[in-house]
Amino acid sequence: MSQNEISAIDDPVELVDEQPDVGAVRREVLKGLTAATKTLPPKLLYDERGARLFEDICETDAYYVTRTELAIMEADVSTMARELGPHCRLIEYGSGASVKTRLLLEHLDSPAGYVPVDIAKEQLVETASTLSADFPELSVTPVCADFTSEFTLPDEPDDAARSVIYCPGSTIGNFHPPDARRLLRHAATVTGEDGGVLIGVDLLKPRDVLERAYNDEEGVTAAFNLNVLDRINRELDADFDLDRFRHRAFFNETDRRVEMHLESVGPQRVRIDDTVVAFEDGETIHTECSYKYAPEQFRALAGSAGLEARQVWTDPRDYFSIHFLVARS
Ligand code: AVI
Repeated sequence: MSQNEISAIDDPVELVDEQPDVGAVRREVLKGLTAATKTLPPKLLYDERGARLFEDICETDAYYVTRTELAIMEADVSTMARELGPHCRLIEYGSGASVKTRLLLEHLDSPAGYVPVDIAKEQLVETASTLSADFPELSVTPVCADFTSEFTLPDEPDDAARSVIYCPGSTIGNFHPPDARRLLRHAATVTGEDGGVLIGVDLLKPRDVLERAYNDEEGVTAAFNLNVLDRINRELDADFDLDRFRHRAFFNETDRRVEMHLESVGPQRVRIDDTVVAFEDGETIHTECSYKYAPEQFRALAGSAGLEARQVWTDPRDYFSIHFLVARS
């Protein structure tokens, strides 16, 4: 199937397919690995296997994020649905398995459509098909795209009162603050004066809780991190030896973020197509940042993107927050 087209799949949903092609992946990999400080963009963590491994992370005891956000949703979903109002079209950025969305959709008054946007195509199609079957009245239009770049959104249906971008899971934390601001500003443009952004934001908390969450005992986060090298071996012509890299995750207090790295075990050379990349012993590839916010910091970030919080929900421990942002008056 070619890129950038609307394709019928063997069920009632139609996929808008703008998944980045292998050429785009190759360019990003080579750019990141030939830089002075080696990096890979976190979105590359989400191929089919990576998306499943992320779902497994959400089930680990140590990863408090998903469980806490779901508990807030369960407690406050009726108020959230009231804020979003009737005939709201929901656009979800980074939809994954859409577990929390299901809860929201069940409580929304006559939703005017659901548009899940995700880069992991297999999981997106599967989830969209299941939701479409479970909510037969709802128009579900999945879009496979990198939502950090330009992509096509289906037109707002005539019966929609407003569009709301839903961004759960603290996906926003995986962007450096200037990029997060750009994303929020773009979201504000998409949803306009009448719309809004419902967004999950992970909060600052003690270092030991954070570091445990990204170093689970079962080794699922390590497998998730290392999978990006396996993906590069599979999709590009590369020869990473996965036994010679180790997962590292720690809280960087200065920048208020958890960092994930892959650390080279010994000096080594890796080939990617015609390019050879040399690693020193202990040198790392930085694969992900997960920024943690104090509530007032996130408020300031949203404010600089022209948005203000109409309502904020948190859990009793103040581990996580969900903000309903609207255009600043
Ligand atoms: C998707 N994102 C918000 C997760 C996070 O916590 O930053 C990704 C993740 N990386 C390791 N564990 C979970």
